[in-house]
Amino acid sequence: MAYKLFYFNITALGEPIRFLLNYGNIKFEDVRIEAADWPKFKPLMPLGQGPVLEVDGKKLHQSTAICRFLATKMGLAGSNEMENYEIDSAVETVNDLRAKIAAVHYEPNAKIQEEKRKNLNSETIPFYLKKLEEMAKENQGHLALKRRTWADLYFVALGSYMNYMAKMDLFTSKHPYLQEVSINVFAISSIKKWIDTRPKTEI
Ligand code: GSH
Repeated sequence: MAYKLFYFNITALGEPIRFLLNYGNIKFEDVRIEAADWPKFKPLMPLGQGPVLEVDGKKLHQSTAICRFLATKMGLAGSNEMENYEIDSAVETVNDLRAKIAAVHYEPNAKIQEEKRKNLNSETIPFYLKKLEEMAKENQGHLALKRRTWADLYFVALGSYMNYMAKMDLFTSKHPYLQEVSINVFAISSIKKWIDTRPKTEI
């Protein structure tokens, strides 16, 4: 099968897909679109957004759905409905945290952003990290099923983007089990190789 990923020259929502493709040793064309070229690409995308993964000419969109599709292929999904629910609920918790951080980062009014950031730092991030830490403890260094699933790769792949937007490191020794999730993912040889060789970008 031929795989072609269309996204911007950043990690963000494209990176969980890149992690999974590398994890599965799937060769793919990593098309990184510059902002100036985006108007040409936008009308070609199903929802006018990226990331889009083209698989044998079929354009898949919605990053989480693409990740679930890839994870199923490579044994990183659950083996029944309840297991898949556990993974999805961990992924959606990560997505909620990301969305709340993004709402502050992309706030255009500097004064409002400053106010929102106070609440983000004092309430929102600690709340989500505490919940995720509990999940990682319960699952012995994973986010679900006490084993490696795509939820772990999803969380860690989005980590640098979330850190960038939150202006802090979310993976510190204050949350040792979450740190273990990240250590476990970075220890996977195909992921390590990808991180060492991927294009260096600010985000
Ligand atoms: N729910 C979508 C997903 O997870 O794939 C969100 C996609 C999205 O927000 N994409 C942004 C985008 O394409 C970049 S992260 N922005 C450019 C545009 O909308 O023109």
